[in-house]
Amino acid sequence: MITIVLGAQWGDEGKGKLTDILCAKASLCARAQGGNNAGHTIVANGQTYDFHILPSGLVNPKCLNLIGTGCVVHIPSFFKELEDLQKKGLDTKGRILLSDRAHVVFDLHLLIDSLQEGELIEAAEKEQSSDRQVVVAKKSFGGAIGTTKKGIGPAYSAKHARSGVRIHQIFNKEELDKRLRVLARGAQKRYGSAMKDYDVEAEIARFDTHREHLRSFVINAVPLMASAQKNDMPILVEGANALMLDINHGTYPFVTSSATGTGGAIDGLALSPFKIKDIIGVVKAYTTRVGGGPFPSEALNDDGDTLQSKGHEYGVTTGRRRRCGWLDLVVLRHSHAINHYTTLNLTKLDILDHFDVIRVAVSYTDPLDMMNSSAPVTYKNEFPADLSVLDRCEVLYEELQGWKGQGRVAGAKSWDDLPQQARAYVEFIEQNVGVRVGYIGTGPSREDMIVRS
Ligand code: 2SA
Ligand code: GDP
Ligand code: MG
Repeated sequence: MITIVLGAQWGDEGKGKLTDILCAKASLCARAQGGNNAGHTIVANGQTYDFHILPSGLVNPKCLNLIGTGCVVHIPSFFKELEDLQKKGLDTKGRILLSDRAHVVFDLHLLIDSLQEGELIEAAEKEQSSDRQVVVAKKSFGGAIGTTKKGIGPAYSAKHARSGVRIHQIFNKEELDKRLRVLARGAQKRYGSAMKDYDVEAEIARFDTHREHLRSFVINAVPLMASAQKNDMPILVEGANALMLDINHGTYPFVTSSATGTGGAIDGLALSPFKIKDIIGVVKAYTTRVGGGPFPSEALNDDGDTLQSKGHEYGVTTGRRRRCGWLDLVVLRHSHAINHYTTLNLTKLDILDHFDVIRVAVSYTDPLDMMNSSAPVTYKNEFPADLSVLDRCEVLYEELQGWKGQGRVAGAKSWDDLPQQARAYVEFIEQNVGVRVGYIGTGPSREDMIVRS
């Protein structure tokens, strides 16, 4: 049977930690989408492991790991990550499989990612427009998306334009070389002198060194997944990024380039919807976001700074400071309406040990009705698609009593161990989202998780 672990907010909720815990009972851990933009940290066996493209099931010695068809893979980074994990003592031999239909991220794509971000900043600087969308974009990251610059967008763009290269094509040197040269020529036409430092022949030569080393990892994932499901193998799907970064349902265009929800998991791994037992939404007890784009409950004050410092909120892949704010129920309801969670994992509840008062965003009010009616529109059970609407919305908060000075979540081992106000916070979330909180994170380690029966 299949369990899917998904980010319910803007990422970094703690998917890696839950994946690792659940992999104790899984035979296969699979990534369905994304690339090495993801950063999943696991603290176990006295070690801290950072995962990017490799699935977090690797920490568990009995678990097989698959990088599925919906993923995009930068081969040099794949090998580097493998080497780093092996140095930390992980025995990865024979436990990593890579779908032959996944797409290749080239160094060329990394360069294009940087150039595109640069162009967005340049355009925003020149733009004098009073268009709200432009103003919103300018406010965050100077108009750029704030990508991880790992080439994710350009690789998925090439895939959808049908000019991308799939993993199986690496083993046909003539075809790989030809297709990469075509991509490089296209980029040269588009970006001109900005491409001067890119050497397509050098990238081709790098594939010549990787080719044979890569061969043993590559499989046709279709029969593998079909037989695993036919035989009811316990499968754990590790989501990457998160629903609000989803290409369809997130805060477009400030999103990643893959489908990060339940739909992306099913498609990227050829899952049978009928075999899915659990869809677990991982929800941080507050909210963070890296990169640009709207963040209605962002706390640009001391509270935000406390969340950032106590929560050690830095990007695992880029080291960027994560933007911080309060939990947002409008986001969670939107996220649940798309992903259909069966259970939630509330993480980092211990970080709220430091607050007297906890704020929660419960609705947004748009003073200017789109239909020009006189009454202001309230968004409670739906998240607006139009970012300019979102920008002029006022966020309404509810204040809940904290438990500072009256007990701690850090170190609590059971539901009954939790301070009463912390239990009330969990129940408040359950009532407002309509999903049970089955797991509560109380610290970074594998052991710091309360599992409710
Ligand atoms: P991209 O690189 O094209 O996928 O960037 C597009 C947007 O998606 C965001 N994004 C992420 N947000 C949170 N965490 C991510 N992984 C790393 C982490 C991030 C890091 O675990 O900390 O180290 O900075 C991740 N990956 C992509 C990105 O910020 C853009 O907003
Ligand atoms: P992911 O991308 O969703 O896997 O999350 P990240 O690994 O990028 O970020 C989550 C961070 O919080 C990691 O450093 C985890 O070790 C840490 N973490 C996860 N759960 C908890 C928790 O319940 N409490 C605390 N204090 N840290 C946690
Ligand atoms: Mg992360």
